[in-house]
Amino acid sequence: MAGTQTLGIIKPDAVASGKAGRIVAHLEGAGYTVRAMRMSRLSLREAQAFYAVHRERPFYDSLCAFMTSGPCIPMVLERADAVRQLREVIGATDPAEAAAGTVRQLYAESKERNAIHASDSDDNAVREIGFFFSEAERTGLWG
Ligand code: FUP
Repeated sequence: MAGTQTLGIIKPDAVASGKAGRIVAHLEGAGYTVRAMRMSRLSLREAQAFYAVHRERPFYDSLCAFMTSGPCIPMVLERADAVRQLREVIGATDPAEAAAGTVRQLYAESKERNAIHASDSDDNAVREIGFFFSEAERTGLWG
């Protein structure tokens, strides 16, 4: 699977403000197939584990609180060169610095409430997809 799948998460800010559908359409327009998707309210332990790499950073507690503040939508997104392309499509972490037409420039509120997560490497994509989805779900074998 390396290379063809990545994990995206529509974050609680974008779900709460009714932008989830437009973001999914944007991703499909960028050539992604949504292979798996669910709406999920993360527990604090899940958010802390998902973002464990950032646990020493000053924004960690605030980020985890935000990510548990409402439902989010994890998705397995599929296309060629999936990880690298999705990073382009979502734009810079801070929407004020994100290129025109990127998901974060269009839909994010702030550097923390930035509408969407995307895996930043193939190794992390494998780990992050496994965090939310079973092998059957990510391969579509359940359907
Ligand atoms: P990104 O890969 O673009 O999502 O950004 P990072 O991995 O650097 O950061 C993960 C998340 O932490 C970001 F999506 C938002 C949050 N964050 C902050 O809230 N403040 C910061 O200064 C940096 C990141």
